[in-house]
Amino acid sequence: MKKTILITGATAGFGEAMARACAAEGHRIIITGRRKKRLDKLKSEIEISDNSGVFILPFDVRDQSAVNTAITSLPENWQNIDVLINNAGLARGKSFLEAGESADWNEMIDTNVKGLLYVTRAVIPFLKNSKAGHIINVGSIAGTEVYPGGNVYCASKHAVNALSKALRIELLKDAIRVSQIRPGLAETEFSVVRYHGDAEKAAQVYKGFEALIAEDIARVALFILNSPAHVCINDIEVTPTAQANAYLLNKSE
Ligand code: NDP
Ligand code: 8X3
Repeated sequence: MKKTILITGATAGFGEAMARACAAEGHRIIITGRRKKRLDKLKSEIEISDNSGVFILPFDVRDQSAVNTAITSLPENWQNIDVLINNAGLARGKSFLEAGESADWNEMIDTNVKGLLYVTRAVIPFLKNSKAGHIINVGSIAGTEVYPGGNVYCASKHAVNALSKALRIELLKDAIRVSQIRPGLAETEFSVVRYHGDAEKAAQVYKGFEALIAEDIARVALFILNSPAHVCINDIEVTPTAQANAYLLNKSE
């Protein structure tokens, strides 16, 4: 069944790979993120290679009124959203709490927790109208584990884990499936953002082992999406083979 899928954070990393993978399967996609130029480019690339509909909806997930305005402004033929993929998110810094920056804490909590709440609340009415309503939240292994310097990022992803479980309870009567993907280390723009643009420091994170790539997570999202209607994949944790948990890596150097 072809679906209409809204993906947050589609300008890079997992979200972009998910958008390409969903479009390749013929789904209609609504792609969001703050960087509109990237959304324009992605739309034109997808439309050249696939015959799938793409709608661009730029907004900042931290701005509740922008979220509501964007979602309610969807043209009628794009309001039939079946699937929401809450993927937008970020880490900022990796300091011990006593040395942390409150601006970094606020940005992580505002994006990863409050942003997910704003988007989910705005989209639920559309999902309720669908016969195949489904929310897929991108959490993290940091949503069930904690590592040194991960404090607030881990707390924000623990919140995503709790909200995924809460939504599964609350949307049970509406037959809306709620799934969570919890990736380990994946080489995207994540670490460049975490280290405030320090590309060298970011590259060090992935040295000496084979990290996940965005397409690995897109494949997991498709597996969840393509499960039969009576099956809800609640939670999938996926790490590189070289990663046992949030702090144990088999690095070659
Ligand atoms: P990227 O940095 O490559 O992509 C992050 C995406 O989130 C971008 O599209 C960005 O869009 C969007 N985003 C960030 N802040 C906002 C905002 N305020 N409003 C709207 N969109 C926003 O990282 P990943 O693809 O790796 O991360 C995607 C998700 O996966 C995040 O939730 C992250 O926490 C999680 N994750 C990542 C892991 C990893 O190792 N890479 C592992 C586990 C989980 P734009 O800047 O254009 O707004
Ligand atoms: C991103 C993975 O290990 O940096 O969620 O927290 S990790």
